[in-house]
Amino acid sequence: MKMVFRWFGAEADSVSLKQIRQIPGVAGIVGALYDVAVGEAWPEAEILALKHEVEAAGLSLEVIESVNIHEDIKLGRKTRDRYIDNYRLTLERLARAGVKVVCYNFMPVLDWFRTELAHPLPDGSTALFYEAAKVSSLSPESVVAAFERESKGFVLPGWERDRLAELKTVLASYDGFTEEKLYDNLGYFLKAIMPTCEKFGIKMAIHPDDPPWPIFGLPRIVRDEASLERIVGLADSPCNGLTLCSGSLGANPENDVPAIMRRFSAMGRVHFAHVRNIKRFPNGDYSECAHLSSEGSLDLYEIMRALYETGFEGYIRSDHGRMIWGEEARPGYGLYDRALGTTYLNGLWEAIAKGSEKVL
Ligand code: DNO
Repeated sequence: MKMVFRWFGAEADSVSLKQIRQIPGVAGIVGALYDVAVGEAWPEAEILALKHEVEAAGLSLEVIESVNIHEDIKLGRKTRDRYIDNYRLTLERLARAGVKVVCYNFMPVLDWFRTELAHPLPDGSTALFYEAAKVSSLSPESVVAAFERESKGFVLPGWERDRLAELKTVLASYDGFTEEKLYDNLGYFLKAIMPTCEKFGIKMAIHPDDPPWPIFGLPRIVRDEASLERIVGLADSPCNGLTLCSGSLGANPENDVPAIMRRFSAMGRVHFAHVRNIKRFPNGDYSECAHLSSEGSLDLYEIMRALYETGFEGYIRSDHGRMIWGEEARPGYGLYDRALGTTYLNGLWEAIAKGSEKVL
């Protein structure tokens, strides 16, 4: 496994490359260009500038999160081919710059979703929170407004202003849209880009829907073992892979996260793992929390063991965690708790590796 850390760029992140370089065991960052409109090809010069900036700090840029998918591709509109051509060009340019894995999602309109960005926890820290009963009283518009208010001036990943500007129109275009159509359109997209991925050696890794169930009547199709199975089958190529996010999948208590990791990692389809914990409550609420197994509902040891025992060689990063020690950062993306999480994951990996040598 290769440990990486998400970074939003010198201008937009409260965390610096220098700080990331000092987290033990972190070899590279997970980056993106944030100023290119969804659907447009990423300019080569900007990709290379980011690469050089990252490499000058002693880190690598081998994972992109995300190259977002234009809604016309998700909707299967005629115009999708133009956007798919641009996507292919972006992939080719990224591959030439040394990028190995591209994370993306196929959630209609909205990306990840919570009802609160800074929910107080008993230890005095704050974390992202999902209050099940509150969801029915919200609209996509009210969530966008609340996220703007609560994000302390940071643009949240997946909630970039340009893609939400036309919210009403975009939402209306999904009226009557079905899961089956979304699967078809994902299949069309994957089949169209696989030859480029194979030619240039770049792997696609779809992120689960977060939370892994439909919201605001919008279909969400990346949510459990069966749907992941269907997605890897949409294009039969090792380049058609997954970002397995333990916290997203784990929000549904029916998802056996270690078993899902084990199954798809053994198939060689997990190219990227987001490993974090969440604490579920009986009423359907869940809170984000520290990474330790004892702090939440997921067994991080079993998740790491599933990856280790299936020979996982992909990229892995800690994720979200709490906002601690007075840090002011993008919600879910502070330095401190993600760094603690990284160290914990590295510790689990070392213990599992050394433990299995002894068994052998
Ligand atoms: C949130 C992230 C998501 C993720 C995208 C992948 O913190 O996990 O925004 O990056 O869904 O495309």
